[in-house]
Amino acid sequence: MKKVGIVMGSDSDLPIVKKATDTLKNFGVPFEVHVYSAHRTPAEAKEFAENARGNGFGVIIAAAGMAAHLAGAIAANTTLPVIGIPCKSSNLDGMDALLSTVQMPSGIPVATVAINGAVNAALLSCEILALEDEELADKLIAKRSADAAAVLEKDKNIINQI
Ligand code: RP5
Repeated sequence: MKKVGIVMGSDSDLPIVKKATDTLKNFGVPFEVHVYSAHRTPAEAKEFAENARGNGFGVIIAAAGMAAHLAGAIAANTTLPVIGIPCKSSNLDGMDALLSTVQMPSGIPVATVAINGAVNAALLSCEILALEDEELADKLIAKRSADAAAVLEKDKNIINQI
C-alpha cells in the first residue's frame, strides 16, 4: 500500500496531528511524519513534495497554523493529492489558518478539512488509498457502520439524560 506523508509546520502542531496518526494506525495505513515549515525550511518542504511520489507516498497531509502556507507550498511541488489541516493557534481561533489553507487559486488544489480536522484528514487519506485497496475500503465501510450504531445507541439512551 502507498504511504501517507504527514507534514506539520511546527512540532507545536503535534497534538492536533496526533489524531490523524492515531486514525491511520487504526486502519493499518503506513505513514511518515515530518516537521517542515513553508516559511522556516522552505527548501526541505519543497524537496519532500518533489520526491514524494517516487518515495512511495499516495497522499500528503499538511498541517499548519497562523499564515498557513504549508499545504499550498507542498501542493505546488507535487501532483499527489494534498489535504490541508488548518491548525488553531492562540490568536484568531484558526480562521487565519483556515483561510490561508482553503483559498487556493485555480491550478493548485488543496483539499482543506475543518480547523483542527485531523481525523477527517486521515479518513480522507484512507478513502483516496482505498480506491485501489478493497480491504481498506471494507474497513472504511465497517467504521461507518460502527459510528452509526454508536449514534443509534445514544438515541436509545438520550431519554435517560433528560
Ligand atoms: C506555523 O506557525 C506552525 O504550523 C504552527 O502552527 C505555528 C506556530 O509555530 P511555532 O512558533 O509554535 O513553532 O508555521
